[in-house]
Amino acid sequence: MTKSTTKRKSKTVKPKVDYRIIVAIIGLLGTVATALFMSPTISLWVGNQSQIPPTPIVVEKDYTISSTKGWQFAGSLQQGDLVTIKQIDGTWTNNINNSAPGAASEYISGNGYPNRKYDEFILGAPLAALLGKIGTGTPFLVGENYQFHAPTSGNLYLIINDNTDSLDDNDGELTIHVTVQR
Ligand SMILES: [Ca+2]
Repeated sequence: MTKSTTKRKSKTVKPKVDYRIIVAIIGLLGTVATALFMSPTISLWVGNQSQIPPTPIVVEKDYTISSTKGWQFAGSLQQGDLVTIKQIDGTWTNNINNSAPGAASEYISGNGYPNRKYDEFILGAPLAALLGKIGTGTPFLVGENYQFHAPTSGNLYLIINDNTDSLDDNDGELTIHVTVQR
């Protein structure tokens, strides 16, 4: 009996058990410390994720742009919006009185007359092409189809590339489909 008791005592190996407990405590403390350190990072990450909509907001609308009017409203933009302007119908002319073959009286799309330029808004832009601008910003060529990221917030305006004092002799209108993704 005495012998087995002694043997059992020597078998307990106290230092080994203590070492395991210490390792376990260190491990637990490490986990807790990591969790405490990470929690602000995680909450920050989750917070950032919640600010991003799961799907982009898409606004689509058709606008009738007349050849006899000046700059015409075609939607409100926010800086960074992905904007697609697409002609879906219509033709127009910048001079209904000029009937010579191939002349400017020929009804044409928003791409304008490829061999005729008119520089009032954009140097070298085709006559009767569809142009755009945001607010009072610099005009840009749209044509039949144009996609861009809005550099600034503001209202989008469209116009035929023609002398604004010579809109009376124009005719026709374009149906323009504007898609805004934000
Ligand atoms: Ca005209």
